[in-house]
Amino acid sequence: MAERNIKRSDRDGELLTERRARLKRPDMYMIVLLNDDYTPREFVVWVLMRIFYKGQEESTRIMLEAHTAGRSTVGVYTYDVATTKIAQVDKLAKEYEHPLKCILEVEGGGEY
Ligand code: TYC
Repeated sequence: MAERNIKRSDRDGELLTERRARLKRPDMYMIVLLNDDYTPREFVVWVLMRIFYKGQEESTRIMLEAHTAGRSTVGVYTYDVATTKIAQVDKLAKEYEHPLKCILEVEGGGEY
């Protein structure tokens, strides 16, 4: 009986560890810029420079990649930094009435 209990608690311990590993929030998130038909190119470049601290050349490259391929990775950030930046982009886009959108993706996963 004692042995069974020990075995069961060992097994429970394993399950808990596995579950915790599965539910742990990923450390890093990718911000992906999405293309649309309406946002002016200069506005996209301005947002990339202002919110993501990218240089003019890098911002233009990211904007053009999104424009031609539909999407472009802006960078990889912690959850808090990524969600803050996305909120800042949403706020600017709303203020200037452009449909510009960035999304969060877990590396190797889908949209978060
Ligand atoms: N496609 C937009 C245009 O032609 C420009 C644009 C580029 C919009 C990148 C969004 O993420 C974007 N005006």
